[in-house]
Amino acid sequence: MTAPDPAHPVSLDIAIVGAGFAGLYALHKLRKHGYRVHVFDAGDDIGGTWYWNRYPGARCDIESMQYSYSWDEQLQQDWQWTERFATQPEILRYIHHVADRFDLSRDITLNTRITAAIFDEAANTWTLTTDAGVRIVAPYAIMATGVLSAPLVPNLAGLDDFKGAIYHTANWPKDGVDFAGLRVGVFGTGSSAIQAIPEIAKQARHLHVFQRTPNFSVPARNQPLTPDTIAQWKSNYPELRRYAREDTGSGTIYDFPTRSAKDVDEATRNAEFEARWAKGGANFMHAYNDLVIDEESNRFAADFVRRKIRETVKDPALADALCPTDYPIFAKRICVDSDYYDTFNRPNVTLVNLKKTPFDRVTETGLRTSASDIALDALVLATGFDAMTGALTRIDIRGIGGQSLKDKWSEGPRAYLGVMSAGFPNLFMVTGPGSPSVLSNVIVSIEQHVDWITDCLLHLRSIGAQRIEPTTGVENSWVRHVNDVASATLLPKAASWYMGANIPGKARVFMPYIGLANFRRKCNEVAANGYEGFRIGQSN
Ligand code: NA7
Repeated sequence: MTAPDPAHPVSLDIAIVGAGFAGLYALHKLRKHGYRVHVFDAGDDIGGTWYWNRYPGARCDIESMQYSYSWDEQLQQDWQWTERFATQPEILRYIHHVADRFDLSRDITLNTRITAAIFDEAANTWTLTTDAGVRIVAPYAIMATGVLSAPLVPNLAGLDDFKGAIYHTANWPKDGVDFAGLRVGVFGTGSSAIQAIPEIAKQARHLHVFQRTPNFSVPARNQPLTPDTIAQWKSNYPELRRYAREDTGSGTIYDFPTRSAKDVDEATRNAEFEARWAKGGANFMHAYNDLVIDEESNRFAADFVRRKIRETVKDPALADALCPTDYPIFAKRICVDSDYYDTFNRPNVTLVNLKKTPFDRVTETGLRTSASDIALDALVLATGFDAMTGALTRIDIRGIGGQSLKDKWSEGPRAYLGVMSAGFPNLFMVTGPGSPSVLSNVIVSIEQHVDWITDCLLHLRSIGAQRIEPTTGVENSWVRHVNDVASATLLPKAASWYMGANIPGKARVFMPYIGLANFRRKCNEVAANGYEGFRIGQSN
């Protein structure tokens, strides 16, 4: 598209916000059906989450042979992953390969943030506004805005006073950062920090890690992919993809368990944990089938990991500080690391336990806790995201009667199947709240949502309808169901970003749906029953 003129709105059939895995697939799929589709993205490159999260050590924690598109057999045969867990640069190269191969870039406008989306009830159209004041008018909008894409910069006293450089893991400088000779602070110990800390520690003169809550992490045991492993996947890709999509709870194939951790004796249990620990990756959490539902079984796994931390970290007091104790393992997303705990044995790494010596303020020269002033040249915020809702609520989205989505969601997000919210007709979300999203291999979830949205749009076109939205009734029952399913597990027992608990003031509601295969069946059923639960109309 040539440079849009603010004086004239751009007219489309479907406007897509976000050029990550979701937006790119939606563009490819919908364009094939003859729609005039265009993607807008704030970044100066495509890739979404995988574009922004360029911090050292950034890597996917789902195996590369599974973390890729499944919708083109030749693509999955041709592309060569090199490592068991792909690095961020390799994933970005893959995304570029896909964009080139399917000629996507001609329908993408970069450096363009969508700031508002307003529904016109008479015309049944959405008007999107860009940060340059350009308006885009389309009957349908698809928010492919990601679930971990609105970085959280905490309101830390004194942050503006700091004279050194400040980085956020989710907005890392494109040319990288050289920490050689510097005193660096990493604030936060979530998954991003756990990946970045071992890499930064290798460069920095000294690294201080500021930890409020320790996390459970399992070793990745990353390694180059062997030709045999690649061949095994590629010789059977369609069936393996089908299995992941239709028969697993998360869209990822693991060595699935058949029994409870309580059905075996301690020696058997520890041997199983040990074998999975040696193999590496999130496979560990599938050792037994009740680890996320039964407190006693969960404790067996947590105790095993705590024992491993104590075996790895030489200073017992330090090991103790790194051991999570106040929430069940797996209730926060399990971290997958390369040498995280061992990094604390390095003489140039210090853990600052903010539970014992609370954060006071950032100063001009570093960070002050209740116990000391710590001099820093650079500060890395690994403080996470306004997950699942932030990317949507940061846009001024207004539906029927001018209602804002942010207001509607102030007590927690309300959406049906994570794909639409009542009162916001013709506005689709990909992997929105109430869908498996972060509790799944997100590419599998993205493909499912985009396929469903495409079928829905084709249906509307075939019957000449111009408007669709879920009823409040089905939406309310779905939100209740999402929370009922979660309540049968241990997941709500942690103050996690699944619950909105990492954002001060955010409503505590469990947001993702647990159970990808069930979710898929439900979505298919709704479609087969003529989009049951949705109001479809010619006009308002
Ligand atoms: P996370 O998992 O949300 O981690 C953020 C970290 O930052 C976590 O340790 C937080 O401690 C810490 N944090 C955030 N705000 C503060 C304040 N105000 N004070 C002290 N510490 C703070 O984000 P990630 O980017 O690591 O990972 C998110 C997902 O992205 C991950 O699961 C992967 O799927 C990819 P807290 O736990 O709140 O005490």
